[in-house]
Amino acid sequence: MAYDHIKRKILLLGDGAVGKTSLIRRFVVDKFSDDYITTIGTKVTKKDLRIESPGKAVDLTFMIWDVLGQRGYKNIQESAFQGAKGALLVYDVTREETMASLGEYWLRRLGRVVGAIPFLLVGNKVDLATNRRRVQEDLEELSASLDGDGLLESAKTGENVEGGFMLLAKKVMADAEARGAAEGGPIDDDASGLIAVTDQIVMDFCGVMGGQEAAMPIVRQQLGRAGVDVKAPTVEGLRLAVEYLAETEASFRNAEDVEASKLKRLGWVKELT
Ligand code: G3D
Ligand code: MG
Repeated sequence: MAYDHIKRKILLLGDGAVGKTSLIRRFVVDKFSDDYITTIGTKVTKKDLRIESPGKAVDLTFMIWDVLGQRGYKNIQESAFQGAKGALLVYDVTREETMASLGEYWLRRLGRVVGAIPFLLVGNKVDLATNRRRVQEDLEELSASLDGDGLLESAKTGENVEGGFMLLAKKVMADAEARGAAEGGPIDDDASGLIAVTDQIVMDFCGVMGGQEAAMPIVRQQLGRAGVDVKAPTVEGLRLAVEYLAETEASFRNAEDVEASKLKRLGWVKELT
């Protein structure tokens, strides 16, 4: 069975008090609390998921960013958007203005920073809805106008909360695959991310070798052999470099450790694709 482990950053966006923090708490620790604590700045929560499809299991770690909803914190919000691969856009079904805000403010602001990324519209607090059909119709209208799927949820009862995050997870993974396919392979246009991974691989190898002095001559040789240009490394080049480094390690480490290091490094490369 093919096996992957990837890490993705997602955002919860929407006006203040729509229930973003409550949805995360429900999803991550399965609890609801009535104490209102204003999210100051940004809080990041980690959640591990496993997504299975025939012949394939993917372990996905969501880094869930709870971004403060107060409008006007443009800098905090926009810097929190960087690197996000998906978003839940949350409104409160009992406050119409929070729904309008998603298209007028949040989606536009998000698009300006990260371009088009997968998102899901979430009408939260559906437990308070007096006319569920009406609330459902409003959501459908919003979905059509913003061209995205939507779901009614309740952080209080737990309704659809997990389903919403899982649906986003699937969209995030499908998006990564579609981008890979569209470009005829893994995405290698994120030079800064690739440089960070090259840096990480080289440092890891230095650790194995007991320091830069011993390691760097080999690094230069093997990265050169793999055709890695340190100013603009590519995914393919890095994969090859990881193989070549493992080859040299095989002469002085046991096979198991060599393989473990190799898989770890390939995992870092994989995270970018
Ligand atoms: P935010 O993070 O978007 O700002 P919070 O919102 O998660 O802090 O929630 C704001 C308020 O809405 C809190 O109530 C919280 O308990 C309530 N809330 C969140 N989700 C739901 C829900 O699904 N149903 C109901 N009924 N209430 C919800 P208080 O009273 O503390 O302001
Ligand atoms: Mg909050």
